[in-house]
Amino acid sequence: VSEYSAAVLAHFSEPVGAGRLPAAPGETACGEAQDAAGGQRVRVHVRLGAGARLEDVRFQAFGCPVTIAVASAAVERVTGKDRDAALALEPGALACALELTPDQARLAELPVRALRLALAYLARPMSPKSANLTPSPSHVSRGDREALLRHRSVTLWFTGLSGSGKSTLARAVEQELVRRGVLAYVLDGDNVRDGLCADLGFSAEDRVENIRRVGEVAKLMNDAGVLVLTAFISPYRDDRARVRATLPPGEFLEVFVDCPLEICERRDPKGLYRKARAGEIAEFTGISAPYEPPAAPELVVATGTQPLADSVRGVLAALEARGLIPAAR
Ligand code: ADX
Repeated sequence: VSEYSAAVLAHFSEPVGAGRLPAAPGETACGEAQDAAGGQRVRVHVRLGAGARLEDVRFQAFGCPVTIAVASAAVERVTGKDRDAALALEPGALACALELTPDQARLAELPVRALRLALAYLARPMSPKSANLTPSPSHVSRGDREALLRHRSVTLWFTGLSGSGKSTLARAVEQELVRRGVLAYVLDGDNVRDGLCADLGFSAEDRVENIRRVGEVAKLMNDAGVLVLTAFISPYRDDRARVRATLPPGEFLEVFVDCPLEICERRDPKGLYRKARAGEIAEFTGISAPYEPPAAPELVVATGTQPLADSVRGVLAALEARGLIPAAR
C-alpha cells in the first residue's frame, strides 16, 4: 500500500463530484460496497480524466487511500458495455479489462463490487436485450392528455431518510391535488417493493435498480398525463440525477424531505432504527448505509420541525408558482 500512498493522499483532498452524472472530463462516479462479513465499507471513485484522458480509480484499502491510474482505453472497455454487463464483470475479468498489475488487482479485490458499480454509472444506459424491437408511436400526445386533464404531468421526487415523512407528505399532497381535480398518484417504496421490485433488497446495486425502475414508471405515468409523486429514500445523488436526466427539463422536481437522523430515529415509526441498531437489519440507511442529501433540490421541506399542513401548503405553492397546477380557488 505504501508505494501508492503519497501520490494518493493528494488526490483524496480533491472535491468529489457533486451528484452530477460523470459525462465530461473531470467528473466523478462513485460506488459503495461492504465486504461479505459486513465489516469494512468501501467507497470507490472513478474520475473521467481531462487532457491526458487518464482515469483515476480511488478507494481505501486496508485503511489507506489508494489511487490507480488507468488508461482511458481500458476504462472504455468496461464502460462501453451497458450497465448490466459492467455490473456482471467478475473480479478477474475487471482487473484484466483495466490492465491492472497483480499488485493493483490484489488491492482492488475488496472494493471490486464498488468498482463495478462505479463503472456501471459510467456505462451506456441499459440497452434492450432484444435487437428485434420496433417501438410504435402513439396517435395521442402527452400534450393532448394534459389539455384533457388541464394540468401538467410532472414528477415530484421526494427523497429523505426512512421515517423522515416522505410517504406521509406525498400522500397528503396527493389527496389535496385530487381534491383540486389534479390526477395525482403516489409511487411509494414500501408498496413498490411489494410488487414491481419484490426481487430487490437494500444492497447498493439493488437500490440503484429500484430507483431506475421507479424512474421508468414515473416517466410512463407522466406520459399518461398523471402527476406523479414518488416517496423513496433514493439515497444516491447519481441515481436521482439519472432519473432527472430521463425526464424533460423542468419536469423532475426534487423535494428534499429534510428531517435530521436523530428525529427520524426518535420517531422510529416502523421500529426499524431500533432493529438496525441491534444489528438485526443490515445496510440500513443512516445507520450502516449512506444517504447523500440533494445538492440543489427544487424544494426543501423541514419535516422535522414543520407541521404537516404547512409542508403540504409549501409543496402545493411550489407547484402553483411553476404553473404546473391551477391556482386554488
Ligand atoms: S431505496 O433506498 O431503495 O430508495 P425504498 O424507499 O425503496 O429504499 O425503501 C425504503 C423502505 O424499506 C424503508 O422505509 C423501510 O420501511 C424499508 N427498509 C427495509 N430495510 C431497509 C434498509 N436496510 N434500509 C432502508 N430501508 C429499509
